[in-house]
Amino acid sequence: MQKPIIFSGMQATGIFHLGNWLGATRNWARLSSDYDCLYCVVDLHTLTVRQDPKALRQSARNVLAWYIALGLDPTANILYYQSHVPAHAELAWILNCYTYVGELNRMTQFKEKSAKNEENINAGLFTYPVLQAADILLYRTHLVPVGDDQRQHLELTRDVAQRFNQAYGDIFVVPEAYIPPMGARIMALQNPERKMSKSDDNQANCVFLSDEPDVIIKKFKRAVTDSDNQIRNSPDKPGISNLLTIYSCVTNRTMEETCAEFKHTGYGDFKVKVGEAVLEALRPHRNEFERLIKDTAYLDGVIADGARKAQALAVPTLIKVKEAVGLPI
Ligand code: AQP
Repeated sequence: MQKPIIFSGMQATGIFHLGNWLGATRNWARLSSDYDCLYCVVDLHTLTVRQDPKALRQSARNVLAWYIALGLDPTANILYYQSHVPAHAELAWILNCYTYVGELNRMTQFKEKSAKNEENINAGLFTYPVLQAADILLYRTHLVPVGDDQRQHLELTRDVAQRFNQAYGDIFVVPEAYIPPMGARIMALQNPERKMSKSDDNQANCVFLSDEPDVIIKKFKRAVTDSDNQIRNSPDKPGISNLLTIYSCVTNRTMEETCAEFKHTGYGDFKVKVGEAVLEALRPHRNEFERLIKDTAYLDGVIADGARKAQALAVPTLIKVKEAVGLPI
């Protein structure tokens, strides 16, 4: 690896939504040329919520195919499954011993996810951020492009890395988060005070990349606005501001350009235009996904190649960590 390193990942649920794309993967593709990049399907993280085994395997494959379809070239980036590189889980165990329960108790995602999954608040859900820290630190990562909701986990990763380095020397790189200036928090269409989320009970809140075109337009038509019929980007207009952000992201316009374009447009037309722009931007990626997911041999090759390359990078860091803490090598 010659350039600074990027690591990021997505759960293996197979369901990509607009937030995942605009907050994360779109930036991954943009950053790819200046960094050596690893993009992982974090299937071990996905087990923190009960999954149907057969569906999980297919979903993980869908995520990998989406990575490629959304512009990540597997010859220039390492694309792989987390569970194919055992060093992630090994390092996570070691880092568990360097992370405090008090720190994990403060994690907002744990609080939110345990409130949603009261019947299954498992230990994995609690230590999820430690596995995430291991994912990142294993590759001596410099930059982690994520959405705004991951800011707190990134801070914890930095704290754990610094704590470990203080005890044992310069083992880990202390990574920086890359939170995009626009699109870092795409909000739910019918409840723009909350982030767009795949597990939302109201599916109309969330636009999935694989939704049928008419469903996407319908979801935008039903997006919550307000009553004063002015298209402005402002904290007191969360619904309109969210739609302006989405439009700006998918058309590569600045917020100022978008606001100027819609200054004299009514809410109804505006919402349809945003939906159409999203569809237009997605079309080539959706077609590419449909093609790729049928190409079994190609995907198998990418998966095997990614695992081999990631494993080769992960093992030296794990050996350094084991040496540092005194485990027999
Ligand atoms: N609404 C969002 N806006 C911007 N970025 C977002 N991300 C997630 N939601 C938004 C970013 O997507 C990447 C992948 O995250 P993940 O695979 O961990 O997915 P998630 O956070 O589990 O997605 P959901 O939909 O929020 O899941 P549930 O409903 O299970 O809680 C990350 O970089 C994340 O920041």
